[in-house]
Amino acid sequence: MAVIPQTETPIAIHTGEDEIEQFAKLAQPTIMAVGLGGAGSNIITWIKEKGIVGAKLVAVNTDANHLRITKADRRILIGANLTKGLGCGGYPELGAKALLESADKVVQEIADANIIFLVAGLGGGTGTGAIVALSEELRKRFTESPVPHLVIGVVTLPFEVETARMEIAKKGLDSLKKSCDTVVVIDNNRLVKIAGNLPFKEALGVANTTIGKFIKGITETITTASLINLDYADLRAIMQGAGLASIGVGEGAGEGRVEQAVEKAINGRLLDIEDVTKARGLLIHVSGGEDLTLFEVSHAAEIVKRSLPPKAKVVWGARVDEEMHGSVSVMAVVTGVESAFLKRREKRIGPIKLR
Ligand SMILES: Nc1nc2c(ncn2[C@@H]2O[C@H](COP(=O)(O)OP(=O)(O)OP(=O)(O)O)[C@@H](O)[C@H]2O)c(=O)[nH]1
Ligand SMILES: [Mg+2]
Repeated sequence: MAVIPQTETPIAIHTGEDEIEQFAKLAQPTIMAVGLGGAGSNIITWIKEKGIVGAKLVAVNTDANHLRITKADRRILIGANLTKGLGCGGYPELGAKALLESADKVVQEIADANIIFLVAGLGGGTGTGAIVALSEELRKRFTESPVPHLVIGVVTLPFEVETARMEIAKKGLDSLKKSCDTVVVIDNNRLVKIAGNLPFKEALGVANTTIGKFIKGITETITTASLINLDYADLRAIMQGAGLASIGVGEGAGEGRVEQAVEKAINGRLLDIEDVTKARGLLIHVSGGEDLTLFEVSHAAEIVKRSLPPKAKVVWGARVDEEMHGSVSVMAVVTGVESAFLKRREKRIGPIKLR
């Protein structure tokens, strides 16, 4: 912790120095992105390769071989006694135990952060088990903590062909909803359709890019000077205790580029929301080249707001990205929604009649 210089003002006498330190820190929140399991680690690698300003990247896995090829600021092997570095083979109970075996190591690395993104592909063993166990552990430890925290889960749902993994994912998501402030959900199946029926491996790449851009976009709009800054309070206003969230991304170029991008972002939502008119909050993030104007940004927000209930809170941020020339990219995050996936009833096979 930085040492606060001694001062003779009454503030120093009446207000605890720790308190000043804490509040000052929030103007520059510490951000951490933690990838769990194979998919989570791949997404962290994507962000690390692109570079990110203002967040520390941590990868957590039971699979030593995968961890070895993962790029992160800190890599943590969990559950070495339990799984011997060999992964969890699709069993989330093992993933949860592995996390608990190494909980101190992981929590110590991330507990100072004000904003924590927990990232995993639901449906496997390590990611599903460990993301739930870690978010529950953080919730327990943070209840006593004087430092404000926002824990945002970011997960993918399995492909329909991965039928055995669906139930695991559903259970995981149900638990995660209770222990995270918000869970941003990306349904791999919708992603494949929206991206034009891509083959499996390429679809995973698109998912990684989408999630990577989401984390990088929000982090950098908070931590660096932007056209319109986002701050901790904005994010907290729409994400604290907000349940599920859906994200949509779209790009546009040329005339009407903002309308194009917004329309794609809204229609291309990556979760099957039941009823968007019940949404609680909306975050709009706009990025564009140096020609991006404030008018375009507010216009983008206006268009999205039309499809939401009037009471929904809206926050937005905008950044100039020097690599974008003439095009505009819009990301819309709708919070406080219900997913049809979570409510869908499983088809059950009835008792088999022999006669
Ligand atoms: N977005 C994305 N999803 C992936 C990727 N790899 C796998 N998935 C999805 O994530 C789910 C979980 O897979 P993994 O992350 O490999 O599993 P794990 O958490 O490492 O679990 P175990 O290997 O069983 O210990 C899969 O069912 C896929 O739907 C990836 O690179 N990116
Ligand atoms: Mg794995």
